[in-house]
Amino acid sequence: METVDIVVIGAGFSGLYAIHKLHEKYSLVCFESGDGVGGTWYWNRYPGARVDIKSVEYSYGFDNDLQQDWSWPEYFSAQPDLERYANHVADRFKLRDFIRFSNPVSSLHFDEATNLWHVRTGKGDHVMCRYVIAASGALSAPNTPPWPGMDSFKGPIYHTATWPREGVDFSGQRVGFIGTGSTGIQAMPLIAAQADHLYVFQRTAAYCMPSGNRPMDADFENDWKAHYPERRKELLDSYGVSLIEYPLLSAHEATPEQRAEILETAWNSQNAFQLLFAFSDVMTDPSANDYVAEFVRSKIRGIVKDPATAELLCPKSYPIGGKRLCIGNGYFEMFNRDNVTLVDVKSAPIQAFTETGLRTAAGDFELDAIVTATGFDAATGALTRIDIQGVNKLKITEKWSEGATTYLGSMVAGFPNMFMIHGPMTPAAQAQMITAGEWQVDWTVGIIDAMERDGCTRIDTTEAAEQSWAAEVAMCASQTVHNLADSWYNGRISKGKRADLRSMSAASRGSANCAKMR
Ligand code: NA7
Repeated sequence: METVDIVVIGAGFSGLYAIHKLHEKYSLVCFESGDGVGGTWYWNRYPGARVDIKSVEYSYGFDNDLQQDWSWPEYFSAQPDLERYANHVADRFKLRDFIRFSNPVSSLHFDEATNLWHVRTGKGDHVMCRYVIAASGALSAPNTPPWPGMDSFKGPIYHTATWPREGVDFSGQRVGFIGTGSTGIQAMPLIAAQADHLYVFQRTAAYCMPSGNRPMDADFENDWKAHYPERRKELLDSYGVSLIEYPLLSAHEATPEQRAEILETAWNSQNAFQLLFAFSDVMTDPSANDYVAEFVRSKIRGIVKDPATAELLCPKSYPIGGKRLCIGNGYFEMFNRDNVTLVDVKSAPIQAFTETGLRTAAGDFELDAIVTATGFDAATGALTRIDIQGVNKLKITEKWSEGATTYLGSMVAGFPNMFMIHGPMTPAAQAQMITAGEWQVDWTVGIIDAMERDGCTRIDTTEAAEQSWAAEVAMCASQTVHNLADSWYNGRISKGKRADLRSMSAASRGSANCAKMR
C-alpha cells in the first residue's frame, strides 16, 4: 500500500490545474478513468461538440506565457481543439507522471483513527492520503434512462458522452436521436447531413440562438493577448465569470420598437447567451422573460417551413434561460430537410426499445442506430457512483438521500479532508468553468497550506453551516426563472436532488470550519 499527501480524482481541466499547483509541495497521485486528459473534452467527442463560451475566456489564466503562446483557431472551440489544449497543458507543465490513466476510483473510506483516506481503484490500487480533491466533474456521469428492451435492439446505441474515438459513419442509416438539449442541438445537424433519415424524439422543445462561431479574428486575439491579466481579474469579479455586459433597461421600460431592435441585435450578436441579457430582468421577471421567449418562438416560426413542425419546436412550457439556453448552428434550419422527422414524445412517450427500433405510445419506428443525448447525473453523480464512506462509515449516498448538502459546494459534513471542485451548490456551469475551477482549486490549496502550516490534521464542516449555505442558495434560486423549469441546474431531472442554483459572490464570502485535532 502506498501513502501520499493528496489524491486528485480526475484529470479534466480542474484536476490538471490542481496537480500543477500542488505537486511541487506535496506527494500526489491523480486517478483518471479515461486514457487521456481533458475530462469533459476527452469524453464528449460527438460530432459538433463545441464550447458555448468564447475560448479566450474559456481557458486557463494561471500562466501568462501559456495564454500568450496558445492560439485558438475559432471563437468557440471545437472538442478536438479543447482536447489538444488539455494535452498541451499536461505536457508543458509535466503533469502526466502524476496521473494513472484508465484507473477510476472505486471507493474512498475515511479512517478516523489516523485521519487518512483509503482510496481504492478499478485497477486495484490502494493508496492512503491525507486529503482528497474530487475534481470529478459536474457533468461527467452520463444519464441513460432505463428504457425497457435496450438489450434487444440489434443496432448500435450511442451516448454522446461516451462517443467512440474513431467516430461513427451514419451514411445510409435510419438514425433515432433522443435528447434535444445543448448536446443534441449541436450533434443533430451534422448527423442529419450524413444519415439516410434522422428521427428526432423530442420531449421538451429547446430555446436555441445562433452561436456566431467564426474563425478567430487576429485583432480580437491580439487585443485579448494585450489585456489577458486584467480581463481574467474582471472575469473573476463578474457574475457568472463572464464578460457579458449587463443592461440597465427593463424589458417593460422599452418601447415595442426598442424591444424589437434590442432583441434582433442580441440574436445576431455572435455572443452566446446575449439574449438572456438583452434586458435587465430577463432572468428574474417571468413577464419580462416572455418578451424574449416570444421573440425566439417567432424566429422558429420564421425559419421552419412546416407550420406543425415549427409549432412543436416552439418551447412554451418554461421561460427562456430556465434551462440552459442552447447555442446552435443550423438546428432549426435542419427541420426543413426532407430526411428529418420530428417526433413528439411528450404526448406519446418512448415506451421501449425493440429489436428493430423504438416504440412510442403512438407507434413503432424502424431504426438502424440510436443516439441518446440524455444528459448527465449532474453535480452529484460522479461522486455517488463512488463508494464514499466518511466518519462513522456514513455513506455519501445516505447523506445525500434527500438531496445534496454541502458547505460552499466544497465540503460535506462528516467527510473530513475531502474537497470538491465544481461540487453541488457551486456555480459549476452557471459560471465559466475553467476560470471558476482555477479559483476553487486556489481556495482549496489555501486551506491545505494553512492546515500544514498550523499543524492541523483534520478539517470538517458542520450541518449548521450546510443548512445556512442551502438557505443562501435557495434564496438566490428563488429570485430567478430557473425555479420555473425542470433541469439539471436544479436537480429536477433526477429523483432526490435538491435545488442547487448557486452564486459565486455568495460562495466567496464563506470560510470552512477548521477543527484542530492533534
Ligand atoms: P440536458 O441539457 O440534460 O438534455 C438532455 C435531453 O435529453 C433533454 O432534451 C431531455 O428532455 C432529454 N431526455 C432525457 N430523458 C429523456 C426521456 N426519457 N425521453 C425523452 N427525452 C429525454 O443534457 P445535454 O447533454 O444536452 O447538456 C448538458 C450540459 O452540457 C449543457 O447544459 C451544457 O452545460 C453542456 P427534457 O428536457 O428532460 O424533457
